[in-house]
Amino acid sequence: RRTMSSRRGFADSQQEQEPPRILITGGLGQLGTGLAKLMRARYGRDNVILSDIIKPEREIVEAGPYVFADILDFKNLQEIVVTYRIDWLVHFSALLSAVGEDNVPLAIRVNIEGLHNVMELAKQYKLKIFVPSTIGAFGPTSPRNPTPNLTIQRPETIYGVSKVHAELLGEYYHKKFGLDFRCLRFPGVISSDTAPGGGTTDYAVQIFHDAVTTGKFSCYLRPDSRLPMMYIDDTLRALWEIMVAPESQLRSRTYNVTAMSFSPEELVRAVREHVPQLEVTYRPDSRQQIADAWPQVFDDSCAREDWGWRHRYDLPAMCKLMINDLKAAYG
Ligand code: AKB
Repeated sequence: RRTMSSRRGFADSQQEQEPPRILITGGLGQLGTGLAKLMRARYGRDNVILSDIIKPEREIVEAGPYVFADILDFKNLQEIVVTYRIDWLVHFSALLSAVGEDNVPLAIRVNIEGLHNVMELAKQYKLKIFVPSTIGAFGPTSPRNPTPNLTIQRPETIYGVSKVHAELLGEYYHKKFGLDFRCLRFPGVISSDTAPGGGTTDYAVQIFHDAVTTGKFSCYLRPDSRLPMMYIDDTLRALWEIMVAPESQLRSRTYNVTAMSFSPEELVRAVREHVPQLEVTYRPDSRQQIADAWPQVFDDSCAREDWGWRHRYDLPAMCKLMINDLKAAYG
């Protein structure tokens, strides 16, 4: 099919090209199963290989191919890429900001050594590679409101340090070896069906579970800690859009993306529109210090200008979806 379509010209070949075969690492985290669903709908069930080191639930293996992949084992990764003829790699494996501080050596292995493996793999097999970055790639000396695409990045968590390293290494491999590296800096991601693990923005997911179950929520951030956030559907669509954006539209390989910014007290107000009796207490812990050094408002104008990024969900829309989904899930 590739030969036929290449003879017929660009427009035809775009339509008739074989779908990409995609490997997702760290696939059982907050973003993997949702991304697999979105990519399978577009490119076919068997063209998206979800992977992790965790034993999956039955539904995961019923939904499509699932394999064991340890990002610290280069040979294991090579075998998967060759066996499944992978074209795109989406590299989600990482320890997030709060858990990274609790286990720095492990964060260095997973976030930095693991990244080295997937970058080399992508170079060796000419894969298009996506690596998520984060608002955590900024630090106390970065402008916080707004935080531009290109500015000072001196993060003070191992998570942030590893993500700046990922951005720079990806851009270096792109320039030096022509690697098709693409990276989005995500804000806190809010989802109902998958739980985040060990981040600083997790409170903005937990509040919804507590609102529909116990009606009591204890917040580990101060009421005024404003952070950028995004609903999962926007996050996954942004990822897909940057993967298919024509190279000619990309002035950069790393883009800020966001949808909204709010503080815990503003989120509480929005959740009380649906659950008026919600009781809230504030007990700031070590995550407060992390949040204090992060962007409050993210400037994603470069993504909007270059490849047409637009968010669809604002705070009220996101709250409505989260409450409805969780009410249905908890019954
Ligand atoms: C975290 O809080 O660590 C993550 C992130 C913003 O990257 N959710």
